Amino acid sequence: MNRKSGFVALLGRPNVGKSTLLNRIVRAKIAIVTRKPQTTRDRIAGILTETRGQIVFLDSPGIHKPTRALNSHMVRTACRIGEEADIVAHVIDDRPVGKGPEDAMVRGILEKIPVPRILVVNKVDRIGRAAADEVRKSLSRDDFYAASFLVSATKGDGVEAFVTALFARLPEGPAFYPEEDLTDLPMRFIAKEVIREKLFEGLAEEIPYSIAVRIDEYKEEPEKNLIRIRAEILVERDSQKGIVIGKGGAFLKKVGMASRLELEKETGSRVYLELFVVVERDWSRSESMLRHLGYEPG
Ligand SMILES: Nc1nc2c(ncn2[C@@H]2O[C@H](COP(=O)(O)OP(=O)(O)OP(=O)(O)O)[C@@H](O)[C@H]2O)c(=O)[nH]1
Ligand SMILES: [Mg+2]
Repeated sequence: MNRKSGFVALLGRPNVGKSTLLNRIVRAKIAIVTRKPQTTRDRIAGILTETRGQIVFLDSPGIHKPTRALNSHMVRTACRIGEEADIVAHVIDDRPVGKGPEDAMVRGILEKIPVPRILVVNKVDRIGRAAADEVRKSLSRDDFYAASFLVSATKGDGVEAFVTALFARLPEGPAFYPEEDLTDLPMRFIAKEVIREKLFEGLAEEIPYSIAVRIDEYKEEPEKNLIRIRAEILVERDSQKGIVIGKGGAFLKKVGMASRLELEKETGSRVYLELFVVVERDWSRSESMLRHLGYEPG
């Protein structure tokens, strides 16, 4: 059997479980996952290499109505990822898919992408198989989707059937990446994301959306089995700085500890992590600050 290869984009509204699905498929934590919508801000590639071939899964920011420059960047990124793909998987969850503004946007974007679309109804563990199948059927009446699947990204149900269908549809071709690679992202990027995840999970209301993380130093000292990381946490207002630091520095310490433990596990190395909180007024509305933070405008 000749090997297949190709790119599969995971697109959809925020919080439907795209990143969880990516991690499940490649059996590693590549993308950060939180309970909050709009967690993913970049193109995150997860690479699956098997005897059947290689699929590069592209996780994307959830598609939503942009309010700030950061959000416009996120939506443009998602659109670009769709254009890069050989197959687009539209991921939905238990929230009704109707004529809401986000659904209309997703539909508009999917309509423009000239590759097969596959519907993935995620979170079947929560919805129940019968209800999820109703949703699947109601959205599969016309031939907008080439196929549809019910999955649980957290439990793994249905994921293998979905991957098998993708291999069946992809063309024969060489692998794009070495077979041991799980992502094309550098560890420096992953470090930034891990810190952002711990901040997102611990902060309430709108503060996560005012947070960015910048890695100022990432230095490997292999002879000491040590990685030194110095990172700045950007917030938009003084009041947010106090909250991120916490009483007596407690919250920042907690974030630092959780991030360090995870990064040590990921790298197999000791990690020395220093975190600083900096106020950068309205960074999420500034194109130049976005560029500076690596959120390249599309
Ligand atoms: N019950 C259940 N929860 C899930 C499943 N998949 C994802 N979740 C949860 O849904 C929430 C959002 O998951 P993410 O993977 O971050 O969603 P996303 O689509 O990447 O979100 P954005 O990056 O914000 O667009 C998290 O709390 C996940 O644990 C699933 O199959 N079942
Ligand atoms: Mg995500």
